Amino acid sequence: MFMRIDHIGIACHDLEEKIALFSQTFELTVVAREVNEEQGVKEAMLHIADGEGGGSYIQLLEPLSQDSPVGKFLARRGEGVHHVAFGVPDVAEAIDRIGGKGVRVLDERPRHGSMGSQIAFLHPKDVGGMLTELVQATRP
Ligand code: V0V
Ligand code: CO
Repeated sequence: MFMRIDHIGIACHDLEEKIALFSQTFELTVVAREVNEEQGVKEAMLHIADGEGGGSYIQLLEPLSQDSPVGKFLARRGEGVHHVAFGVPDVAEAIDRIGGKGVRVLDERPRHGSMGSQIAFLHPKDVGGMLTELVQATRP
């Protein structure tokens, strides 16, 4: 089902500050910056490598409001790893296959993700405490 790790999502208070930290420390390049109102985030993707069906990235996330998923996470836990995203060939199919296994799928239908991707989340309490994202990257 999983082709690669698509990205590690990191929650932060100040996106520009963390872009500078990660790009300078690890010599990574920002390849996309987006505001996603539906997900309540302002985010940046830093490219690591290309893989099967898409790339691998670090995703830096700043909340648009305190009552958004990332805003609540920051208030409760502070800055750090917020989610892990796996690349799948077909996110709708992955939702169907995982949904029958007792894991709560938070998105019945795929949502719009970074760089034109289709995404869906699985509840962290059902996946060992890890907020899990499924990503179907856009095909060039
Ligand atoms: C909450 N919990 C987490 C967590 N967020 N555990 C691990 N990782 C996280 N990120 C725990 C929390 O500590 C509670 O445990 C429990 O889950 C339920 O907490 P809650 O207060 O009811 O949780 P909420 O209301 O904050 O909702 C949590 C969920 C929510 C995961 C349901 O954050 C959600 O729907 N997330 C999916 C959307 C999202 O995160 N979007 C932002 C990234 P205790 O304390 O009770 O034990 S957008 C993105 O990645 C994009 C656009 C992209 O990749 O392209
Ligand atoms: Co993500």
